[in-house]
Amino acid sequence: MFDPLLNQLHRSIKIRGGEPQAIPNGLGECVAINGKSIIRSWLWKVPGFRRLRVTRLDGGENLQVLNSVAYPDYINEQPLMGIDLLWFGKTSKLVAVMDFQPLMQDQDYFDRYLYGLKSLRCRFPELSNDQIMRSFDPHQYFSPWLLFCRGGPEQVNGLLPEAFSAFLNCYWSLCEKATKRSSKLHPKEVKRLHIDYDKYSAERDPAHGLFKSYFGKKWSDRFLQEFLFPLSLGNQFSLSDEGNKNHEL
Ligand code: BLA
Repeated sequence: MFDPLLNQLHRSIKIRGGEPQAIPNGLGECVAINGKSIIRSWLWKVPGFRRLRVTRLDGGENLQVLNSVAYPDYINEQPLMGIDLLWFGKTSKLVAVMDFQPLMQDQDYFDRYLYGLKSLRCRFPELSNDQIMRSFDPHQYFSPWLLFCRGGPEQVNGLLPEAFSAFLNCYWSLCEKATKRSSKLHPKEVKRLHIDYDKYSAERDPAHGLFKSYFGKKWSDRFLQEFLFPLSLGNQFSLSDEGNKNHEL
């Protein structure tokens, strides 16, 4: 269901010089305990980013997921790109979240980095519905203009592809301006915030329960800690993806 979007994301990563990276042993792909679903992930090294990961869960008609996070280099304080698209087939429910995930909740920071996203909110009012968050705190690592929709099949086929393209273009264009501006935060502080983001997300991510039921606890714990949020465990699994070889932090 989300394959055209996944292909679009991967095309745009390759255009920007993305190179595939190795994924920790056994985490790149896993077939569910019932044999009916498969989860597959990709890890990219893209110029300007220390880590960009993509995950697709294909649970047939029951569940489809596309999830991605892009972490800029520590010298760039700009927001992370966060995408979480879920389709629950039994109830025909779409949950679509796309955000420029801010490192801090500060008006000046918002003004510097979120104007593009803000304009997308006006362009796609259906993605502006102010949804209640059950697991996350909307004021921590989410922006006031995140694109968030709990919808149905109409949104999947109509609105979502258009909004997804616009969202990606908008985020990449923010990256293109990165060389022309300088970060106010020191790279060490950006690193601290990336660590905090991973820790916070690993604690709150509602995916964990879902993963456990599909792939078992052992695999799910590893996937969450070693692949989705490797900085949540300190640095022990993240030495290879720190990316900032020029910046000893
Ligand atoms: C919600 N994400 C969810 C839910 C699930 C997942 C099961 C709950 C669905 C619901 O509220 O009805 C699933 N998350 C996943 C899966 C992966 C994952 C399968 O990470 C696999 C890798 N989540 C993100 C990112 C963002 C994000 C990057 O991982 C930011 C754009 C947002 N997901 C997000 C939000 C919700 C959500 C805001 C609603 C949660 C809430 O209500 O608090």
